[in-house]
Amino acid sequence: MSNGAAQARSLVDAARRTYAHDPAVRAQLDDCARRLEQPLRVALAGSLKAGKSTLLNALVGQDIAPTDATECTRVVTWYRNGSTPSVTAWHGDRHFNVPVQRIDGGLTFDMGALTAAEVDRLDVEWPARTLIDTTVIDTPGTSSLSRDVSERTLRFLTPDNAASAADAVVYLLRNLSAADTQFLGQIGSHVGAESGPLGVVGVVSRADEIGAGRIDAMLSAKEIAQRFAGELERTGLCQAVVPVAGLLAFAARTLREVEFSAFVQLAQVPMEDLQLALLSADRFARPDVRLPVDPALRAELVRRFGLFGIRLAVTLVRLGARDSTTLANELVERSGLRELRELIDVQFGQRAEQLKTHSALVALERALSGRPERAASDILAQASRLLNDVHGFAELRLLGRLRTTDLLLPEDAAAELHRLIGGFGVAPHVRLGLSPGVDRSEVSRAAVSAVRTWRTRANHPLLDRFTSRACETAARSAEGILESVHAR
Ligand SMILES: Nc1nc2c(ncn2[C@@H]2O[C@H](COP(=O)(O)OP(=O)(O)OP(=O)(O)O)[C@@H](O)[C@H]2O)c(=O)[nH]1
Ligand SMILES: [Mg+2]
Repeated sequence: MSNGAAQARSLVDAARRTYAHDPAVRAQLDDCARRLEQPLRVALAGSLKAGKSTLLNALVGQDIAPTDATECTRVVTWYRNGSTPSVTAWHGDRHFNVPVQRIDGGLTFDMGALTAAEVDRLDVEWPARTLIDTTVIDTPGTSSLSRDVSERTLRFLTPDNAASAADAVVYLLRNLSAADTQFLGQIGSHVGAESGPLGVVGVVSRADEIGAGRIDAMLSAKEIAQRFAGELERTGLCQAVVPVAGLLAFAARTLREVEFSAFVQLAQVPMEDLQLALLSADRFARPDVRLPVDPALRAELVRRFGLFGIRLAVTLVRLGARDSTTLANELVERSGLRELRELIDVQFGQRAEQLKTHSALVALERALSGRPERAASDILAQASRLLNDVHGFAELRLLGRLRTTDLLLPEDAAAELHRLIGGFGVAPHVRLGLSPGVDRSEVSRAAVSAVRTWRTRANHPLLDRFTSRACETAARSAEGILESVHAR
């Protein structure tokens, strides 16, 4: 456990002793303490039908989140690793076991007579590797038409007088609407407390639909993501934005041999005939459209891969994808899922402990300031000092601000700074731009030189305040590398 986490832990314990007589605050503090032990919590949020549940399935690589429109999609649902699959509905202190059903290949949670309004949250335990380090939380889609559901998501992510239940947010958007910007603003002001978002990345979702299913759909999606990214980053709402075709990513990760064979068959069909058949989903599955794959399987291919996915898979087979593993990998690569996973890893995973510590400290501050006691003022002061002092928090805040504010530095120096403060990963060699195998003395030499360079830059008399503080932060990051090299 890092220094910051250990200090946060002992502050929370001190507060629990101080508030032993106050059950309400005590419960919030117990939650803070648990949070430090548990996996990082990443929430998926976004407007109605943005593809959140589908993306969750793609990230986990299993069909565990319902994507139909039943009652359960209107409830905040937590997905954690567990030895056997189980789903529990919580309402206050009461809880109910919820049966899992499969209908037409899709999964659904049968809440029986319970309505979404009667359930605070669903807790899903499922054996899944991805969930060991990360708890993923699927939130109901927000929309102006359904205020109560939107409010449920907002209350969860940005509660009054309490810290957000999520440490980091992946926000899905299909197009940039005023509602999205407003919602992101609300999330941002909470996730990183007063200091701006520490962990929000954006996804241009259902990216395959952007180019009307054309083969270059992902390219247009990239352009759109870049435009969104520009706008969102200028306003400081997201740290980065990437396009992802979640449906395709999920189908690719669970590609079956019979599907691969179908693509091989379809690759034999003359290009024009296939293009014609793929004009619409209905047409492609019609029995009177003659293709070497039977109509039921064709319908299944459309459901799982979408028209764009089918076109892409057939093209990849034509270009030489010889077996199902190769094809699956190529499809995942083009779906944008790998890029998103890397982004989540760099922005959240590698800093999981810092994000959790940050959430716990903010939660501690909120819990205590709701019910101030004299004995607590010292704890509060220490919590806010820790929030200011932990260098990782300063790096995260700066990474967030760098997206919206230009440094008065030449381009290569600005890129160097971005790397040094952990924008591309937190390993020492990554920060210093060295290759993975370099020895300690080289890391140490490069770090010493970086400390010197960035101190000198920070003291340059003509810099604006933002740039000079950013250079100071970079110098401290380099010092941190030196410390870690010598501590080993
Ligand atoms: N073509 C395409 N369709 C998608 C993609 N992702 C989701 N869909 C479809 O969009 C619909 C909604 O997907 P969900 O994953 O349930 O979306 P959601 O955001 O969880 O929806 P709510 O929870 O109801 O707000 C489903 O019919 C999905 O099959 C995608 O990447 N491409
Ligand atoms: Mg959903």
